[in-house]
Amino acid sequence: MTVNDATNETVLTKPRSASYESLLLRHPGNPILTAKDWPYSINSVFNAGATRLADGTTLLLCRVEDRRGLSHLCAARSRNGVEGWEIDREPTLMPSPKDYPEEIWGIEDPRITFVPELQQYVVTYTSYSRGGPGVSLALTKDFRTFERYGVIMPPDDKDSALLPRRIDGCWALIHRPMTTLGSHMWISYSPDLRYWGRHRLMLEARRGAWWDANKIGLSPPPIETSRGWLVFYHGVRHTPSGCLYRLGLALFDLENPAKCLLRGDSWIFGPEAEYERHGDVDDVVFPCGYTMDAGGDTINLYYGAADCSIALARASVRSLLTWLDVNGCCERRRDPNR
Ligand code: BMA
Repeated sequence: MTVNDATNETVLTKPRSASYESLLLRHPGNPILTAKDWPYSINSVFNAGATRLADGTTLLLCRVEDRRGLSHLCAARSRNGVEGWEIDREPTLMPSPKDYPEEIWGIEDPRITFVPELQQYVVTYTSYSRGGPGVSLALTKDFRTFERYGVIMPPDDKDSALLPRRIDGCWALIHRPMTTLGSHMWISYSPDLRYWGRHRLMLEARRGAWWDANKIGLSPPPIETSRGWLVFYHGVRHTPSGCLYRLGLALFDLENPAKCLLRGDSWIFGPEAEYERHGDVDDVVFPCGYTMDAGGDTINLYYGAADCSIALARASVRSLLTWLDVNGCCERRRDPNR
């Protein structure tokens, strides 16, 4: 890649590496959760937030779509994060349009961040309002009771997660507002999780034929490494036969997360397996959560497959960073108003 100074856009020369490495390994038991596993009647289960609880249990907060087409959230717990799931007998977090009218058409795609300072989990999720999707926030200690803050980013906005600690004294939230110029990732800051400002463009969708042209969004919450915040993001390619959801990788400065240090050119994971290629929405891989194994290197990435099921893929953080060193380049910021 080179940068064309006239347009400040990256120009295709040749791919950096000829071989195409599998950085994310699918679990042979995939999909690990489907509608058939549910204790009550549902249409589909996908796009789950994930965390490891204090006792080592993996908790998935799953997006469940009922047979009206509306989504709610339901918790599933497992000792090993792969099987033996204990699923709440009833929805864990239901839309509550009486108190939160913006949840009239459901709540979707949660991301979970454990915040040591608060000793609580912060869940950000999409609330589907008449005006479009917005970002809502709730706090919980146990995934049984929740303190709801309501909408924190008005429509159209989604694909949001909180960083686990304050940056320069403020909480930092990544999110994806939609604008007429495209759907890019932004970061905003707050003193109290309620009032948000200091909005900064964080990562732009590319243009033209790129796999991540026009529409991108944060996937799971960023992974804090000694080299920076490691971020999986999804890119949406619009094709004549529908959208293709794939995953890319980027690294951001630890103390200034709006600053992109490295961004890979090619996607690192896309729909290939049958359960990813065909479902209610074909050709979608959509991770909203990960857990980290005890060694601090292996991550378990939980992703929605074709808007129908939940699947698991594993990766080594060290290998992801090495891949970025070889395949990533330093982002040059374009003028967002052009
Ligand atoms: C996105 C989100 C996801 C969904 C994906 C594919 O816009 O709404 O919840 O998985 O589309 O349908």
